[in-house]
Amino acid sequence: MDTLISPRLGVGTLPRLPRNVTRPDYIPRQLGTGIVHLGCGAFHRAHQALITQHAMAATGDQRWGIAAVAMSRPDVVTALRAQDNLYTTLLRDSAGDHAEVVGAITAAVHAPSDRIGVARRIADPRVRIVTLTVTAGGYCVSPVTGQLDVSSDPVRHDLRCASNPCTAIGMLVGGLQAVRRRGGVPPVVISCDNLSANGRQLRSAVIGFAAMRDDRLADWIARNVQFPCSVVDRIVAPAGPADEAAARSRLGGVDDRAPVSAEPFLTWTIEDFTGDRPHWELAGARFVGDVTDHELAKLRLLNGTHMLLAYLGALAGHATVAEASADPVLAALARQFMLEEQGPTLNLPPEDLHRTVDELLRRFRNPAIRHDMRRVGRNGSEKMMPRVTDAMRENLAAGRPTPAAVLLIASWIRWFDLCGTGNAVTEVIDPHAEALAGLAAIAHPQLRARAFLARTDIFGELPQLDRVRREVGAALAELDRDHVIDVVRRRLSPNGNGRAA
Ligand code: CS2
Repeated sequence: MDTLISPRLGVGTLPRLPRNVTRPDYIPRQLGTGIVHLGCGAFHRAHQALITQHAMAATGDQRWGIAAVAMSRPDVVTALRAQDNLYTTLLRDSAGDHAEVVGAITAAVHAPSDRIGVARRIADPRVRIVTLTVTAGGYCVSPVTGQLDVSSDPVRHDLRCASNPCTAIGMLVGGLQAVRRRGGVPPVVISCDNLSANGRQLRSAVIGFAAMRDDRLADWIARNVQFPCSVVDRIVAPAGPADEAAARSRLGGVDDRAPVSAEPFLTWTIEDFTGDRPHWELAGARFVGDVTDHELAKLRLLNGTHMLLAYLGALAGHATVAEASADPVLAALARQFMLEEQGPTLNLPPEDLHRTVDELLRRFRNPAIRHDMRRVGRNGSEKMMPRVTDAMRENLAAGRPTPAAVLLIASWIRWFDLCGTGNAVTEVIDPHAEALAGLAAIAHPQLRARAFLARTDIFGELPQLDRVRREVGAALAELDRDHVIDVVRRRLSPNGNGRAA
């Protein structure tokens, strides 16, 4: 009943929030809109929007409000609009919650129904930055060629229908085309997705798309638009009713229907670029000449191990990453994977590697973040290469064994069997779900392994393929037969790296 009578978060209710709730020292309508963000999910709101708010607070420069674009679902837009675009970020760990109200979003935009049009928003001369969190699939790049996938339905739609694009790539090209026509300076476009060389992939997709429309436009983009790579890091849980209840309690009974929950840890590493921008470096971001080492460390240590914990954890019946990493056997394998398989492929001194691994295992165990397996494990086919098999390939070439990566792949194959069983995973979300579920149904483990590993669009080309097939097949046979924890225990390294943290 409480929710029916609670006042709603908004400009009018800001003054009645408890003192310990941090809030912006402006309201959204006082800000200029200097940023367009594509992909207004929880991650953006708990990361770039918060850093931007802090940067504006540090300098008083209020030109950096964000037009935040939801690419398909309207719910977050509806919720934000009903509360003057304000929302709460709850930073949560075992020590408790800290609540901060964010007011950096000046417009919450639902792309499919936006009357102004996202491309026009991008072309607004006050917009100096476009950021993106649209997931790997949103880049419309073929994993085999690394180029724009012109055969995909959304790309074909956007090539036909320039005035009403549905992909981030079509929207960007439309916006940049308008800037060129006007004769203006284009915005800097920053990818914030967990992809290898994200800025370069984005640049290639945008230029590839523009070339299908007009070679001179493609050439102009190549010469004038900067696409710095960036590496983001913060574990953000999808918000649910429990977060709304937590927000209401922190906000002294004021209702927020769009809160986000995240861990306190946050980094953003951005490749240097020129042009006007918020002073993000005053708010936790860092600018570097080359992000490659940071990117590989982030993708292989954090994101790769998330996959390991998600697939093996789901087979063991765990619902969240925190539960899986509280299991000493799974935590031991996660540590071993990072120290013995992913670590040796990184340019990271041993003491930094050990420190990072300890910190990651602590972050994974954060009991206040409900990071559920379905989310972390989804779209595995898009994540496998940059997070797992690129490192595996280097290890195999160097003669290093890869037992944890083998188990990760085998447990991902088993993940398709969990679909519809009433286990923690009830729905497998993956662009290739149907085809892969068919392969996962092959009864013989060696043939199943062979059929999966033949998908070089997912795994890349692996050396010693026969050996990898045999090992994945053997792991599948054990997973078919034995309890997953026993299978993991047998693969723990004798040299002690696989001790629980
Ligand atoms: C996760 C990431 O769902 C996933 O793929 O691995 O969202 C992860 O939580 C973030 O990259 C952390 O920075």
